[in-house]
Amino acid sequence: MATATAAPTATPEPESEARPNVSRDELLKYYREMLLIRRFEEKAGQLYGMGLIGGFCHLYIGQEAVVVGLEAAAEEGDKRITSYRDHGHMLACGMDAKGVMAELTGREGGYSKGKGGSMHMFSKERHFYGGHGIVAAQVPIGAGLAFADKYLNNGRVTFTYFGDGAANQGQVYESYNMAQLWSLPVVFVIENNQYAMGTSVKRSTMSRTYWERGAAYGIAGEEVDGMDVLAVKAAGERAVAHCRSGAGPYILEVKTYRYRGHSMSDPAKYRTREEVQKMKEERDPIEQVRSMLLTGSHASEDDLKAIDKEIRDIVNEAAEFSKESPEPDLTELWTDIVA
Ligand SMILES: Cc1ncc(C[n+]2csc(CCOP(=O)(O)OP(=O)(O)O)c2C)c(N)n1
Ligand SMILES: [Mg+2]
Repeated sequence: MATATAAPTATPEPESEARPNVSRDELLKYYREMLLIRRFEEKAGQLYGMGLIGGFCHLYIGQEAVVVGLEAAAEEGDKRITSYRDHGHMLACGMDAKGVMAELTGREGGYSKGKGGSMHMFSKERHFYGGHGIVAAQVPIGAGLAFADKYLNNGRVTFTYFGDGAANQGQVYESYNMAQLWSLPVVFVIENNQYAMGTSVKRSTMSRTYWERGAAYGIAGEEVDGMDVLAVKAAGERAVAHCRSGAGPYILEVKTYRYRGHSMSDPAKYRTREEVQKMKEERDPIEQVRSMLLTGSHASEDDLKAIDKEIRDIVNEAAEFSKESPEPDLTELWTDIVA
């Protein structure tokens, strides 16, 4: 059985070997997908400011490489479940930008008919199981989804995403225990963006290498640079191969960073502007791919401008739809209720 200390990247490979061969098309795909998330989130921020979105809204800007890299390692039929910071996950797994934006504005055309909002959307077609507002509540549910797949012996894997703050919750460890006991095909993805609301990991835990906590249960895992989409994809492939082989769960601690506040109401007093600026300037996941495309002569500035326009059009169309779609009818108050 693989253990945390015997995990594939316990001895880091030289950079050239760790880096997968990547084609022009693949790089363009990641560029496009990350840009869609970024522009979508910027637009959601604007609509929120205009009063068109109510309630909670947590933006994913800065963390785009995490979901785009892991989706590149997934196969059709694999499942995903996450927290309230969920717009990026939905777009990355192929859910429609219009349906997501219209849910944010509380309209009939939204994924939950306008009754769920930012934190509560689902898609059976895309195997997306939400959107959960209670910190870490999605973790045992993710293990449960993997339990069903194991029972059905269908070769599917579930990506269960949660934050560094959530990683301190007791139910995460109950889930680890059962997932390893039953060899469940689940990738536990810790999106370590270094903050839980205004609390830095430095102030909240004595064991900061979150993935290593799986060792207590014999669960394999590794840490990965979450600002590098290619590194995330490569780690995702190792994780998925481990799960599909029947070896049980795998933990990926993805080191990432959120540029915006925790939610739309965040005083941002817990970190300096310089810290955020440095991350944007030196580590931005989209800029990294953009520069690979340009320096490798895979694309010209004009090619990238055309992609930018294409993405802006998709996002503007989604925003228009989210304003034009009607509010749900009052009779909807009595539908989709479990009594
Ligand atoms: C059980 C529970 N406790 C507290 C909260 C309030 N809360 C919402 S988000 C959050 C921080 C979670 O941080 P992290 O897991 O790092 O995720 P991130 O927001 O950074 O993506 C807290 C404490 C909650 N929603 N649920
Ligand atoms: Mg966090």
